[in-house]
Amino acid sequence: MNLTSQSLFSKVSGLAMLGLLSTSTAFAASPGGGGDLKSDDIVGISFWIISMALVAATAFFFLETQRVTPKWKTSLTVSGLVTMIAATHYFYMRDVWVATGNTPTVFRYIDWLITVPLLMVEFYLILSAITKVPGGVFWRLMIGTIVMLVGGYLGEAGYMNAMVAFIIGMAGWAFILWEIFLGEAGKINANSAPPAVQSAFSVMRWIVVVGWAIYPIGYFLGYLTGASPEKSMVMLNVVYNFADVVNKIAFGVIIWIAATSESDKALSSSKA
Ligand SMILES: *C/C=C(C)/C=C/C=C(C)/C=C/C1=C(C)CCCC1(C)C
Repeated sequence: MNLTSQSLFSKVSGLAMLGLLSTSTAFAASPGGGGDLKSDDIVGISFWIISMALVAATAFFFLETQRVTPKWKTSLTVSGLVTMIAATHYFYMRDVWVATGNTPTVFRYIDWLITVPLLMVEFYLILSAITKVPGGVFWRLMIGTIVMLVGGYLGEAGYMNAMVAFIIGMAGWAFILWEIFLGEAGKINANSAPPAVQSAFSVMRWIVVVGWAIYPIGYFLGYLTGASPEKSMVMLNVVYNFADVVNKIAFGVIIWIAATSESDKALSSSKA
């Protein structure tokens, strides 16, 4: 890699880190920021722990971009952006929950609306690192994502019957699964990817099945069981928070594993 792009890259990631640090400092300094966290507030505590895990993951992904070959840098950068955007939303969501006990639906969905498309971009990037991918793959993944999230939001915010909205959201998710298992994205991976990419792609696929399934379970427990509103909101938020750890941090770690193992291979073969 040439020197200018290397130093430009460190500058960009340095700036991003600075942005994150100043955001967290601003929050720590704001009066009442964080509210009064009670020792029995499981949901509030989970918001705090996950906020910090997301900050740490962001630093890790950005710093590790320095260690991998150029074509993998973008993937790690996107992983870091996902955890950085989520960390910032978690600071707000945590405050809403701790201060008012309400579910921070709007912040949650703004976060998803930005981070889920970025995660979809990861699929596209991972495949593009090794082969030419038609743009249609990208757009189909986006359309599925938007249908899924708009459906969920209309239900959670009370603009639509919770069950009807749930079905619309499930249809969007089913469309994404179809694309990555049976559609063009799945075929490209099966035909042309090296083993490390194929295994990363297949783990990522299973994350979109198993990891993402946690969200509709959370929605179901939150809105469709008929339990008391207090109990339902605790279940909803605990389950969504747990899901974010799997789908944002663990997902990034999987990409990191593929990126570092492929880069180490490329470096040792160029030395030989
Ligand atoms: C980082 C955030 C992520 C990966 C969020 C993912 C969200 C989902 C997969 C949500 C799915 C939903 C359904 C499949 C049905 C109804 C409602 C939703 C929006 C919770």
